[in-house]
Amino acid sequence: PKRLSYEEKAALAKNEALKRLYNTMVAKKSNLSVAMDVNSTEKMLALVDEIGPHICCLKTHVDVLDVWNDGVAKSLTDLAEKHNFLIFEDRKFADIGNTVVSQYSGGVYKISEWSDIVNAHIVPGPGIVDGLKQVGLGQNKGLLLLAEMSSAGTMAKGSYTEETVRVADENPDFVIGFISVNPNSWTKKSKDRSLVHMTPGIKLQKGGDGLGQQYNDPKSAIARGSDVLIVGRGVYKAEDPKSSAAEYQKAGWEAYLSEL
Ligand code: UP6
Repeated sequence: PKRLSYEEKAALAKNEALKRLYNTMVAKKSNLSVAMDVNSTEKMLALVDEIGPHICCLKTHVDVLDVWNDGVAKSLTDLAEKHNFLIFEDRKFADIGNTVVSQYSGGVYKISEWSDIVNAHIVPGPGIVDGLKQVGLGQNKGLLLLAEMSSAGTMAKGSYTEETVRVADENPDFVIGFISVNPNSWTKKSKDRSLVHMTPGIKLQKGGDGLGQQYNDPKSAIARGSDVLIVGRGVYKAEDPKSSAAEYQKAGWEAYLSEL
């Protein structure tokens, strides 16, 4: 086999959120995460309800929404329960440990109260992981490190990417994996085979967006070692987001099965 199955990875997982992610993927036959990056909160909730059956994980950017309050957070967690998916707030924390403690747990968004997964850059050094862990560890949360980015000219490469692997290996209880683009070229630096690779910049039509985004199709992303495909505009800008989500779910799952 070219890769471990999601069941095998679930069995190796040391973090509850990670185990739950793999189990959800297997149960729903979905390695699709949709990035529902619309500005209207009302539209976001309606679209999530539509595409919910097709995803293992919803990726949010709460700071682009036009309305946010505890009721919206409750609607999101209700949808997560209804359709059985995890919530990944793509906050991309990038500050010192003490500051990210408040950014994660406090403010208007209280991200730690409704999200299962968040992510962070390691630019500040490992203290950022210690801070986020102080908030999230007891609450069965997981953290992804940005090892690579999908955008043109990204500086997350080479020794920087390898450093994220080192930080992940030091925090097996809390770091559940990476945002990655080409994981097969560096993931063997880690001995931990449970870690998840989530990949943005996915579209059935190759190309870019004129602002640096670079797209790969589901099959090539999975062949390069990705576990979860993140699709934004490919779904929410489609004429029929639900059938588009179904199409990405099928493409991603078939690509995964062909690699086993
Ligand atoms: N994202 C990337 N590339 C990265 C990290 N994150 O595109 O390296 C996020 C974007 C967006 C989504 O913030 O929410 O993934 C991609 O959306 P798209 O499919 O519409 O391009």
